Amino acid sequence: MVTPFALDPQQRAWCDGLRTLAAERLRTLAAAGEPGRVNRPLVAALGELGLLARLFPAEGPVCAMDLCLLRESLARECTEAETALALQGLGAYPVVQSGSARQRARWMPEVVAGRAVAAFALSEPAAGSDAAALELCAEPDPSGGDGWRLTGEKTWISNAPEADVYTVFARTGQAPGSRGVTAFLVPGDSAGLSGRRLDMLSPHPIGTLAFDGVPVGAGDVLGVPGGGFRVAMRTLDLFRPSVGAFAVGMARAALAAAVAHGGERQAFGGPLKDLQAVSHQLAEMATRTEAAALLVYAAAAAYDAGEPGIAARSAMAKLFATETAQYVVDAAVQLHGARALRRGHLLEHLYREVRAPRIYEGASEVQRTIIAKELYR
Ligand code: COS
Repeated sequence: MVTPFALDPQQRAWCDGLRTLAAERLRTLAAAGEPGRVNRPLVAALGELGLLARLFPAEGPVCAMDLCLLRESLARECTEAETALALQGLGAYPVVQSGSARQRARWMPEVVAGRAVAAFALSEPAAGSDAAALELCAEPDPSGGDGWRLTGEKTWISNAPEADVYTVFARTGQAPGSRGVTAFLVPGDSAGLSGRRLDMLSPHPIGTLAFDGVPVGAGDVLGVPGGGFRVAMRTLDLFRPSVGAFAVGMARAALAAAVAHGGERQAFGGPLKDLQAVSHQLAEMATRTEAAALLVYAAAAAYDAGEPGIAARSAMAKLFATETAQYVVDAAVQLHGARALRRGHLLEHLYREVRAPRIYEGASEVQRTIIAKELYR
């Protein structure tokens, strides 16, 4: 019997299969990658194994639940594979959501095959949480025609500067704030586009982009001029629960490690788990992880059903799951003691990985703002 609060047997079997794939096929590719660089063989494998095709089905809409289960399952075994998949999704989803038939035909087969790497370029040095303050300037092309030239900077852009295609949010016209933002599709080899890598706590491919009069035409606009902020927000509505799913996957991996260690490690005349301080901590970790998973699944199911209030539900799922994962990973480290802090330990890796999701795609404080706004709507 399937309750509304559980995955069905087919979903569970799919998740098990994904974990096996991640452990047996993707981990080796991830380990062979260069830290801080786009791992193209890994992205290609995500294409060859059909995972990107599952994310972006040829027919029908993107399924938020599939996206979440993919991310949670991959994260359990291989965070690098999880992140490579997620970044392809975030970078290319605006094309699926708002792109023209020509734009989709140009980019989606390559993205789905894992041959073209995509990226989502919203943040700027002076516009992070306040995304509507972005300043990247799209000026009408001085040589005439219906195009623009992009001038300015983006930063904290995952897959930059190596991506093959960027969804870029820039300011067109005089309209203030969110009203003046337009989304563009910009090939990575465009004239005037450059960038550099950034070295982060966890070595993800991430960097800055500098636009020096990059030419874009009317055919490169995603959606309509002035409609870019909505493109960005609607993309984040889909991806925020899935950041929560990534967090749940990491929390589950940390919990499993802590349960195993608690059962094996001997101290004070017995296994650690016989100490109530330990068993109660494990119980708390398990309970909060379960709650986070349910909130993520509920947000994804609501998204797929087209229910109202999606922005707030997405925000709740991301907020609760990422904060929970931080707590669970930290508690797992504490239960392991110093061994968890050794370079190369699973928990050392997760401890570094778990921090960024509380910041990117809207910091926890931004999620609370979105939720609170909804309360007064
Ligand atoms: N779906 C569709 N439209 C939305 C929307 C959503 N989820 N959220 C906002 N909008 C629309 C609003 O309806 C409004 O449209 P009108 O001007 O036509 O009324 C417009 O967008 C502006 O909305 P709002 O006034 O809420 O914008 P704010 O400037 O107050 O910003 C937050 C809202 C803080 C939510 C936004 O800046 C944000 O998400 N910041 C974090 C950015 C982020 O996640 N960056 C990470 C980049 S990816 S790593």
